[in-house]
Amino acid sequence: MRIAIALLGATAALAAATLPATAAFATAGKNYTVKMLNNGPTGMMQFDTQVVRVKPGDTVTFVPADPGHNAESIPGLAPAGAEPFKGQMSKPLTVTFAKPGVYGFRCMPHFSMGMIGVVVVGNPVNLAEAKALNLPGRPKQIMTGILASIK
Ligand SMILES: [Cu+2]
Repeated sequence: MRIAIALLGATAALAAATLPATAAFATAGKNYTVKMLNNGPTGMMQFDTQVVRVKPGDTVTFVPADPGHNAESIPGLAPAGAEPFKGQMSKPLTVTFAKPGVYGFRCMPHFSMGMIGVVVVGNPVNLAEAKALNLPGRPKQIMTGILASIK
């Protein structure tokens, strides 16, 4: 009898401890994964996927599937008031995207090779500004193609 009561108590404690986490999970956004790769879907040094569409409050985790990459925001390519982000080399980074708009991201070591992508959060309110942003050669070429596909 003593054992049964102790077990019941433990179960109740576990349920109480689990409850707030469950409630938080129910209101949290979705999580999406972007891999950093040496050999991507269409070439070397790429993010997979390059274009991520999410809702405000969703999160994106940049995963170093191959080492030697990072994920960080492209300066000037985000809606007004958005916080910049910068992941460490070969480390995963999870970013919460709260404000609607287009967010550019890049791998710093391979930026010039065009290792870039965008997160589109809801309505792409800053699309015109994003298209007007001055980027160097290869990244500009790839970004122009990406942004042309966003409505
Ligand atoms: Cu890289």
